[in-house]
Amino acid sequence: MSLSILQQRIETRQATIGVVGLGYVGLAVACSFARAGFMVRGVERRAERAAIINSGESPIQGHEPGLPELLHEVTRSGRLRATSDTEALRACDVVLIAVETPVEPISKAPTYEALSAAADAVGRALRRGALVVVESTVAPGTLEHMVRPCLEEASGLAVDRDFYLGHCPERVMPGRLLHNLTTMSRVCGGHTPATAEVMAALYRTIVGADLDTVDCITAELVKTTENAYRDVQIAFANEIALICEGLGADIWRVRELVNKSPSRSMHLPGAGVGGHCIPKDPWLLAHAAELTGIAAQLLPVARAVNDSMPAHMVDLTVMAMSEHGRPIHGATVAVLGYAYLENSDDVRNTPSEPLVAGLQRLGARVRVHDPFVAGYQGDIFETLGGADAAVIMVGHDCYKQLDLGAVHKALRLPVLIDGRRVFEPEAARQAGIAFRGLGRG
Ligand code: SAJ
Repeated sequence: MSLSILQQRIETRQATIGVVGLGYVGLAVACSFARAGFMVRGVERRAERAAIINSGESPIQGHEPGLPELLHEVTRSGRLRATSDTEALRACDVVLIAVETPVEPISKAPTYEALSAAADAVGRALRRGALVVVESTVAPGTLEHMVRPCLEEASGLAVDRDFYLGHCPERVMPGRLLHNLTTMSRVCGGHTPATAEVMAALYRTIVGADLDTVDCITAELVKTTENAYRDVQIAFANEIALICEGLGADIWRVRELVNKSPSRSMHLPGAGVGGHCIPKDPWLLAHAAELTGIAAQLLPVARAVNDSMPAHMVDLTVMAMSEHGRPIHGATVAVLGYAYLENSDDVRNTPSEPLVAGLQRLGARVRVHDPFVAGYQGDIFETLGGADAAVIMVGHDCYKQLDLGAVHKALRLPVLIDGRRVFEPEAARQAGIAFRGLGRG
């Protein structure tokens, strides 16, 4: 099938779309294309997850506005069907791959087990004339040097002659999956310019924002760069926060006034950087740079600064308690917030994990509260009751509403360390609380 016929099948919604990987990215995009009128076949290796989806239930725990209702509608109408049988892909004109692309914990090299397994499965069931689009975030160069050969070997077909290949990196965010998917611009990286144009025609059926057509390497670079940019910006804010602490200044006042200067936009300093994107994508970019003989210098340093913030929160806690004659060993510390992001239940790469481990290594008994995370929910004041310090790691709304007088009353030792600017120092001091705010000397 030629690209022009494929584009026609897309524009008339005759094309069948396969989505490999029904995680938060794949499920949202599968539902969106089904809503746009396509028949969609979701291929999910976890059969029980496929079964939940086919029952019309969303397997995603967090609050995702509109997704449960949409999923129910498109499964009921039969437009979306999930299966763990990759043979279903043989009927597809378009196949999207949305699987995880983590990095090794120590070497930080990308681990492509899921991606290569998906590419192999797609290749084995690849239909002549089909378009394969990788939505997963990958190290620049991965489409050309890993995905393409994998598909060609498994299918016996040749890219551009027998099938088409592209990269359209996702820009979703937990809690705003459908919103981001339909309102944020996307980059359509085609193996050829003609492929990029057909990709734009495909995504135009669900995206109400710019669709920029480029080549694959540019698309891979845009996605990893936009997240590396954010990581470096956050690291800068964190480094200035540490300097402010040392010099007895308030980072928030400094940041406010710096950002009054034209074209300055300092990010927010905080207790650490978690999530599935920001801590990982700079390493994908650095890995690609390394393969070309360029050693990225800023990216690893920014990662180190951000990864050091939980340990800094431990130091602030130890210092604040020792000023009140309470050694950390044997003390009880209440940690408020375990998700990586405010008002979210997502704990991937959460800074709270190293913070808790650091406090426990020093002999503290740690209690954790988080209103969104199973296992840590419950009454905040039960967590605070009798503790020798409280450490705020996440700016959940419910923490911002806490009455500081009640916090003082609940704590055995009124020590509060604030890693997310939930409280102002003066308010804490008026409540008789010994307060340490990150970046607030
Ligand atoms: N954080 C800071 N300071 C900041 C911003 C974030 O410490 O100024 C911390 C957060 O507390 C969190 C981590 O960084 O622990 C990540 O926060 P995030 O707001 O970047 O949220 P993510 O990880 O969900 O990032 C996603 C990304 N979106 C995609 O990859 C499609 C990112 O590119 C977006 O910029 C971000 O959402 C967003 O802006 O919503």
